[in-house]
Amino acid sequence: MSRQTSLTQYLVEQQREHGHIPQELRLLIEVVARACKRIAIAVNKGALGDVLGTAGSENVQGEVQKKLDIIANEVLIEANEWGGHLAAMASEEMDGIYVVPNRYPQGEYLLLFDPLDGSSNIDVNVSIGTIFSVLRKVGHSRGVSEDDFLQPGKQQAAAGYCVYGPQSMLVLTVGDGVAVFTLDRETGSWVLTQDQVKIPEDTKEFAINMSNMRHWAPPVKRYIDECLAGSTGPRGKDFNMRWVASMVADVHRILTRGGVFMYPWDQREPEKPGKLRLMYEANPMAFIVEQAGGAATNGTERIMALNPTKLHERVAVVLGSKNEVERFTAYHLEAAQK
Ligand code: AHM
Ligand code: MG
Repeated sequence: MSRQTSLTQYLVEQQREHGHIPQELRLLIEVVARACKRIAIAVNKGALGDVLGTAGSENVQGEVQKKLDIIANEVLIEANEWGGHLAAMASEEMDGIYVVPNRYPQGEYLLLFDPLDGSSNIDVNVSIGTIFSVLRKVGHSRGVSEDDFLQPGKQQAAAGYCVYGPQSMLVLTVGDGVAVFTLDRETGSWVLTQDQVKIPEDTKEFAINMSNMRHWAPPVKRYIDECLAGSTGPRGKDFNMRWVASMVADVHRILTRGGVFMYPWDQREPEKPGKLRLMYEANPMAFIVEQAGGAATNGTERIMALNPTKLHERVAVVLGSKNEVERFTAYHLEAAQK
């Protein structure tokens, strides 16, 4: 029987042989992975666990919260607050930051998460996920505030997501490539099933919510029009389209076989840069995609170079196969020069 590598073994190896991760970060990742396992169990129970439907409340972004949004948020907080590895947490489902209570020791890390991404898919039994980003508290100030979180994505110490689909998978980067772990439900462990994942530089597949087409900016329309023109158009090849409406599932497909994911600015809410959130959706996904050889921009700038000004900041997102992201970004830069 071939020997399997568990998440713990992978992390110990990263710590011991490659010197990538300190002990506290290893503990943090293991705790997040354990929490994701609990979320996966709740997701799988569905109606049998009374986890479907809305909770009757709204989050800070004015979105209706689903029961699973709240359950996943609580699971992640409970799992992470006592271990001594964190100073504070922030989540899509909480207005402000959650400082580790005084009764527990405080660590140097900051954890951000979207506890349940793709909420609109919960009740229809389509893949959803958890996205997380890890920062280190910089400076020696006592206490912790929202300002400590406002660091560019390039300073992330680790990032990952868990996709709850036909299989539950954990995708992780600690800055040394991207590793994929599959949950073995019989043994309860995360088993390494792919390491050093690479996204093909070219693709014939794009992901965007086409129903927003009439609201797009000209460079977005140009890029998609050219894809739709197919083999007789300027691109000289036919494109396919996929849109799951769970970023985790769309990104996972891109990681597996290439593609380009776009959630651009549009005119529905012109004052907002985009729909997705920078700190716990775009940054961790950008880190993973770049570590897999892809690219991620907001249409003009590298996502991980953006300096956040608030916790729940939104951002336009284009990520995936490098050459397509570069083309999409070039169309925006060209339009800006006119
Ligand atoms: P959520 O975090 O509230 O679930 O929202 C984020 C999701 C992404 O997963 C997905 O890419 C996008 O929203 C889908 O948006 P739309 O329904 O506008 O297509
Ligand atoms: Mg989300």
